[in-house]
Amino acid sequence: MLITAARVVVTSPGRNYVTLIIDTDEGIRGIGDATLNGRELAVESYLRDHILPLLIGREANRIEDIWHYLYKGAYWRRGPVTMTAIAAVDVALWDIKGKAAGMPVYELLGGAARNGVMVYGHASGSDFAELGDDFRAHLDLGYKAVRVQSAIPGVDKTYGIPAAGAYYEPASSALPQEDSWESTSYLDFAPRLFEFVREEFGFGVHVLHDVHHRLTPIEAGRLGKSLEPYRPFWIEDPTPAEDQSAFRLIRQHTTTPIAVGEVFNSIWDCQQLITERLIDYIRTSVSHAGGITHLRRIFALAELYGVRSGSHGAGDLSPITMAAALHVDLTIPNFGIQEFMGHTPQTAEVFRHGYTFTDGLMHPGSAPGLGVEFDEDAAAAFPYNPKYLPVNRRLDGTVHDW
Ligand code: GCO
Ligand code: MG
Repeated sequence: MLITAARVVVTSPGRNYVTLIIDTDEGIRGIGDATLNGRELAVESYLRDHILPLLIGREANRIEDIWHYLYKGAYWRRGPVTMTAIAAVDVALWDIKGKAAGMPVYELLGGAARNGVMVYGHASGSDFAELGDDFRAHLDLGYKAVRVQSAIPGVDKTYGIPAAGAYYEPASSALPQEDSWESTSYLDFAPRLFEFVREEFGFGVHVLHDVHHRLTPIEAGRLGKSLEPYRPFWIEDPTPAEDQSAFRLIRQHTTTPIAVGEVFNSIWDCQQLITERLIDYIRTSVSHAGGITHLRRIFALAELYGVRSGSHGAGDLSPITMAAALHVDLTIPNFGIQEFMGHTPQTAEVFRHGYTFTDGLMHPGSAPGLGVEFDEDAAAAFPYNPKYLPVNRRLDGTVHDW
């Protein structure tokens, strides 16, 4: 089966998504997600100008060979743009292979190793009352795990708090919005947030929290220690994780589990974190870490060291990535949890998907391939809409990690 055509479509049904479409001489079509929030057109160009000419005439079945051809053949390695582009090709080829075999992708990956995939939802609020209502709404929907974020008194525009009733969408303006931050206020506030949640909802539900790369290692150690009585499922991205050895210091101070990796693109970015057992969950995603082929390699390494998966699943990853993640999650032995933020109704119109949510567990469905159809006519009604992620400043004006 030969690749005969490939193209990239950028659409914005509520937020921007980049989609790769690969066609074959057997009439089987595959799709992949190439979205990189705030840098969408860089990946579009990487695919259109540098990768697609290399795919035409190649055998669609040779996924592993094509992966290495694109990775090693570029000479310039890794990085979010390159690895997101390679991921889109990889996922589209798995979709094609599944459709050709008449099987859902998870069957090709070894078959289901569990009945469903535990996902966590997002509860947030501008105060505890609002957060409590949102948390309760998640429990009513059946979630077994919920991430909590709340506005911090004295700090304007905190990460993770949507406008009332809206989906959380940080990439909200044509130029970067400026958020603010102060670690001292946050460190005093975070234990009160967890105390509220545990007093209100008890210990029968998993509670997660995202620090979004904002602390120093010793501050992160203090945070972890202060949250221990409330037994968080994890704290996520406590420090900017490109400094992998910093996690040794965090580990010396706390037994609170740590999750890292949504901004990583390759196994090399998390090698030390995994092999030194400095984290508990690895959050690399299908779309930003080289596709199904490379992500499985990361999870296999993690399994050796007792680290579980906890893939990124924010709304800026399209339903194609969500489906691909569920296929992988269903099959790996060291699955931990999967993030699920959900998508706008317009996004569901453009990406018609068969995955389901029942009692806190998701399933990718049994359609051949990934189980997602991309409706190009619907996509055409939502043209690209340039947006940036916010920039963060401390209260004195210093640029800080967002
Ligand atoms: C998460 C993430 C997201 C990111 C977003 C950036 O844990 O879901 O931190 O909210 O900020 O994906 O584009
Ligand atoms: Mg995060």
